[in-house]
Amino acid sequence: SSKFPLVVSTWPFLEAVRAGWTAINGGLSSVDAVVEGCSACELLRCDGTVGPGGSPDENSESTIDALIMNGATMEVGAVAAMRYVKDGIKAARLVMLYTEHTMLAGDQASAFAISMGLPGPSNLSSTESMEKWTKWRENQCQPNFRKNVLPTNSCGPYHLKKDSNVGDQCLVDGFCENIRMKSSRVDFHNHDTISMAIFDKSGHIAVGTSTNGASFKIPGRVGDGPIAGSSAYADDEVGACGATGDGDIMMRFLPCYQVVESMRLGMAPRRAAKDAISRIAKKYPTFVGAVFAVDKNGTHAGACYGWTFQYSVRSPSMDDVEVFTVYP
Ligand code: SD4
Repeated sequence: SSKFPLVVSTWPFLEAVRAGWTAINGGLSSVDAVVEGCSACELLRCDGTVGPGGSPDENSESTIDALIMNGATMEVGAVAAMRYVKDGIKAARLVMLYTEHTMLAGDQASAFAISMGLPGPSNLSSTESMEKWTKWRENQCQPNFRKNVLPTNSCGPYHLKKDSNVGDQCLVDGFCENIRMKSSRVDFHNHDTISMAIFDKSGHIAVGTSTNGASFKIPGRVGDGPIAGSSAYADDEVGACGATGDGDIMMRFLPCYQVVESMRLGMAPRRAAKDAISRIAKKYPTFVGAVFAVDKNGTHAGACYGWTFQYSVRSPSMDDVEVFTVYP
């Protein structure tokens, strides 16, 4: 049909959508076109935050979460908290194509990616990520993601000194529990995640995600990025979904699985997207997040909560990428 091919992506990542569009029109499969699109964002560091060097963790290190899914076969490949390799989406594709596994994590994900020919080991920090981290250390001597832990008077590490007044609440190494301390959530306003869906001419779908995750996270943190059904999901028989936002919360709800399954039961994309977001908001009224939904006819919609969301679309009826804005 003339609705396809079709490229949809979170945020106004125009160059990434153009790269995906060029690839799908050049005869690449949906999977390979998604890799082209997401790789463009990793390379260009869309918004300054997608790809290596976007969101440093507590130790200033930057790691990558990435996912790819084939909506024709339901095959998935993912890498989580991958270090030293910049090509997140390509590594995810290697996992999908050449292994019987679905997800590899950490150093071993990097080792696998390098053994399969991707460049590395590389330093994933950037000037920007180091500056961001240094500022955070200087201005905010308080961990973002630790509940129940007091900040030290010097900026971390987040262990309390023996002589602090916490007494026997301190566990190993002065790591303390039972102390209520409102920790500030990371703000997700950096849009550091690309989630992309591509339909080829015959409607075969692939989706992919690449992200640095959340800034100042505890090292080892894995977000929604590599979780199929959370950051993205696709089924040729139904449609596709991509998500962005507070992954620590969103991955508890598998919003993209929810969107696709709701559409399978007959919901229109807009309603399915709104429903998936409102299920999360009901339990977490301060969360920030968004999804886009596309059905198998190419009808698309978005829904968001806590922020204004934009997603990008390129279809045969458009001259160039168009950006759609969705308000909470
Ligand atoms: C994460 N979902 O790792 C990502 C962050 C994000 O826009 O989407 N930021 O939690």
